[in-house]
Amino acid sequence: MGKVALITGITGQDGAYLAEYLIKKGYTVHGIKRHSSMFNTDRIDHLYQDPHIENRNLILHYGDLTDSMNLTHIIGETQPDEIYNLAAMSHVKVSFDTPEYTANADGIGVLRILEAVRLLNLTSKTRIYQASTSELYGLVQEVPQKETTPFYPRSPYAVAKLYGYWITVNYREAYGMHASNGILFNHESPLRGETFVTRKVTRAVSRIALGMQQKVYMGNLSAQRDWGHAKDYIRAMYAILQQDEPSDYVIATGITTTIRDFVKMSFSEIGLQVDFKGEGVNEVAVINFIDENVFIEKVGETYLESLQKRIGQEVVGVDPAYFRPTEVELLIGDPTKARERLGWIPKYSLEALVEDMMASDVKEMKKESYLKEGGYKILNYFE
Ligand code: NAP
Ligand code: G4F
Repeated sequence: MGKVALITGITGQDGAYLAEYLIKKGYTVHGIKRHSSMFNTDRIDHLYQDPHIENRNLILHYGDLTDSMNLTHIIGETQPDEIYNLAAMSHVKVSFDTPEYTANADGIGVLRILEAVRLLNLTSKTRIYQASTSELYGLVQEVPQKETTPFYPRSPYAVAKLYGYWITVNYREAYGMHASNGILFNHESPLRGETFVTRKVTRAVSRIALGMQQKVYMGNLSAQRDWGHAKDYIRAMYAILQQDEPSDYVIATGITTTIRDFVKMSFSEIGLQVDFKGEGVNEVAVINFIDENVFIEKVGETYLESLQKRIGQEVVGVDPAYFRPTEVELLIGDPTKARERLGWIPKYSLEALVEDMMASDVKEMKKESYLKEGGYKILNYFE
């Protein structure tokens, strides 16, 4: 019999990659998804199996981290060997708009899972992974940040995650549970939500290249993040739960980059050189040069002529609406413990991550543009 895993947040970026990874390892994966008025399983549709198939290895349950009876019922029914608690209201800026909900889901939600495992007498069977975050370091007290660096959260999201972190440690110490925190630094991928900065940029750059959008407005371009690829980071989650002893681990690359440089890298990936000028809310980026061979290879000759007309024009601006009331200016992690104890080493560089995301978004945006054009033609036809 293979192992049984329960993933909360299975419809999210990490949940989708982790589900695929565990299924490949022979696990039966149960996932909790929220009810929505529309389908919300795009990221895992390729793994979906009809409920009438026997011995399915992916089974979805409706649920919510704010509903303890629901969570207790699902955990009791599935009797998981491993729980990966990935569900969260995970957007830092949005947490300033919905602080109470964020505290409930991201903070108390963790307690609901730990307590369900305890009340169901599963403490010696079920191992728990809690999705903690580098946002805990916030106003950083040490550079780089490691497991012993003091926390200084800077958003309702980070404060809620602080509770999640410590309640996990507390249940481990109080009840001897195999409960661990992965303190993961930012990790991205083609599956990243469209409102997080990397995906916002790779989508916008693709649309600008295809002539679908003129300009993108950004927030704080000087913030620095330690970005890795989600595919590498879910390997770390799994490795943490395979250790004999539970513990807490920083998962990071050890390299930090500004948002501004991420924007430049994304344009450069498809042969466009952009230069930034001005300061603060007046900062802009303009296209200065097109490497035509790279552009033709990565985007296509069809789009070159219209883009050539845009040389010297602004493609990036700043809108203070994207600033946060309190910002995390710098994150850079020290993954020594993960490397030494888990043998975890990331395979993707930042350049490889940008390449992956840009290739995926250029393809996706071409499809969107084609569909729009097709839709227009069909409309004309019926007129
Ligand atoms: P994500 O793409 O935003 O996915 C979050 C998942 O949680 C989605 O499946 C979402 O469902 C679900 N969810 C949200 N609120 C819920 C609730 N009340 N009850 C049940 N499910 C709920 O996030 P991610 O990037 O995969 O991150 C996974 C986890 O790691 C999160 O806890 C995040 O805070 C944490 N983390 C992420 C990073 C990172 O850089 N990605 C770094 C450190 C920590 P819907 O699909 O219905 O919205
Ligand atoms: O991509 P972000 O929204 O991610 P943030 O705030 O670092 O949070 C992500 O990583 C955390 C791990 O450290 C996770 F716990 C959390 O769940 C989430 O996955 O913003 C990154 C930086 C910020 O400094 C932000 O101010 O980019 C800056 N930024 C500049 N312009 C922008 C924008 N962020 C967004 N989302 N949109 C902008 O236009």
